[in-house]
Amino acid sequence: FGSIPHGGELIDLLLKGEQLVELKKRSVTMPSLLLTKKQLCDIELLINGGFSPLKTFMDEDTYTSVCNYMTLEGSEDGTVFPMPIILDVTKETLDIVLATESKELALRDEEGNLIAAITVSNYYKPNKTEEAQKTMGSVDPYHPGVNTIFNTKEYYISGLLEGAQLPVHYDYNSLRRTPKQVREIFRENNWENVIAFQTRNPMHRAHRELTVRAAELNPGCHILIQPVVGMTKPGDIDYHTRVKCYKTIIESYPEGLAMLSLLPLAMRMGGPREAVWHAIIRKNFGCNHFIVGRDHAGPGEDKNGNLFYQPYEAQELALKMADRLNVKVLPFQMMVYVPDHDKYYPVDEVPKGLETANISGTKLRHLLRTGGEIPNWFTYEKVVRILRESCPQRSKQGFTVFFTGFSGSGKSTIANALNEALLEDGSRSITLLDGDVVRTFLSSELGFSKEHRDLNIKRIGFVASEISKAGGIAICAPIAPYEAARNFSRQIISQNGGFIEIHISTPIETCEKRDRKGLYAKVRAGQLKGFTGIDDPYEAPENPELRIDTTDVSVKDAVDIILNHLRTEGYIN
Ligand code: PPS
Repeated sequence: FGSIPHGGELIDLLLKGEQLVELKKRSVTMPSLLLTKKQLCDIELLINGGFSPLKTFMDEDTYTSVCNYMTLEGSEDGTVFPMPIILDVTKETLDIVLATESKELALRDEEGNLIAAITVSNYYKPNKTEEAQKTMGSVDPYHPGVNTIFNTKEYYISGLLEGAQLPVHYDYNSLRRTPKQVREIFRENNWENVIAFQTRNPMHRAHRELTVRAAELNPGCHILIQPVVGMTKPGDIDYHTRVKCYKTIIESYPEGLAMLSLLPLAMRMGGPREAVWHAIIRKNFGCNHFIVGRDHAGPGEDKNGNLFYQPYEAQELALKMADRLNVKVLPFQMMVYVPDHDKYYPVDEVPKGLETANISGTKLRHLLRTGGEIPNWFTYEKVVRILRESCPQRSKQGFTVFFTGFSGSGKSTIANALNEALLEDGSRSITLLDGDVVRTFLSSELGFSKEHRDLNIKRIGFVASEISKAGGIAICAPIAPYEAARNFSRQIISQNGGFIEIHISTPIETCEKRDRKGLYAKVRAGQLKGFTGIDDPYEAPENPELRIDTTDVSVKDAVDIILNHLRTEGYIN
């Protein structure tokens, strides 16, 4: 039933019985490596055969061959494998293992569970620029896959890999299945020919229509919906929300046509090579057809707005390799809705003269954020409800107002006044993280070196992101003189709610003239050193959401400007 595994045999690296007991005993004295999230994803698919015929992380020859030829044997006509599967370690770890007699390394998850052991027989220092160029077609660190390559540790290791247990998951265990388990289900249900559909996004009607159409065009085929729940593109909708959507949408398929199973894959967003890799993985899961849509596993655009890959580049490579994979690649154009027919069509098959409609991911996010109506032709009501819950409109979301500016610029005064105005008008809970308050309760041991200031801002950012996540409002008023630390806060807070940076740009001369706390006088008297704006740097934000100079703006006016902004952006009513 289904496809023959890639390379002929479905790999299973889990030791059993005596061998397992013996490995566990030996592991006690082995040095340990704490696996990263990516490494855990890779090892899970190595152990359960998802990456068959691989039996371990790639040695130098295999790695070089994969980078150069997309094959395992060092020649152009070998077994196709387009993506390096490597285990990266630091020089320190490598030295520790090499100093042992057995050269064994215990591979553990963060709870300390033994996942596998590797006997190091090969190690090498990769040329990461070459790897990125050859596998991702780019050396731009803005590309998530390239960025991952550049951030791997300096040595790659290989050798006999012995599995002790699959990585532990506490969620959706009934939907997480190994290739062997999926194949068994196919056999039980008499599914001889199966089309796999890969996704890292929520599914809507277009995806449902596309997959059903694929089955119609290939009579006798069933469908495996296999979304990625390992690592996807940063900024994607979290997999908990997505799995809820998939569970809903699977119910809309004709009875017995489709099944849902989750894949713990760490995507590289490598476009063409990734499409071929995805097809191989699905082949190992027993599928003999694989859908490749528009911009498959594409990371989108670079900083200058240029696409990393052309929209149909992944399809072209997958189609070219299809015969050698023994998988039928089903290329699909983008599906669009034709209102006159109340039907979806591939964009190149729309009957002449008819209007089409589509809602892009960006537009959908905007509609969710603003509470705008999402039409029935686009998705299912239940899916909309799930998405709205996970991405509430801004007036129901938490947010952070992050002031930055010199001491005495007016940050604290405006922050206090804003706090009261918001309390008077709204019902969300508010936490005021003023510079002095934070330094009393959160950062009491810190001084004013760059290092300590950055740590202070990171702590504030972390607390504010947790407050925003819980739906509250955080008002922060530190000096926050360094751009990088402010950006860190922006980044972690934006994942959980709104972030509004306000530069209180009152000039240092005015701040010094006011000198409410008498600190500037102290500086001038030589009693205080490293004071921001006098003898310590302040990097003014380049693009804050608001910039207010309190020289000529009253506290009341400043608060009105901020409230107006919050209203216009939809954070408050
Ligand atoms: S930072 O850089 O963001 O961590 O600074 P912050 O925690 O906001 O500073 C809090 C208050 O510390 C007082 N203070 C100093 N400020 C700047 N430089 C030096 N060396 C310094 N020493 C003490 C100052 O009053 C800050 O409060 P604000 O509310 O800004 O006046």
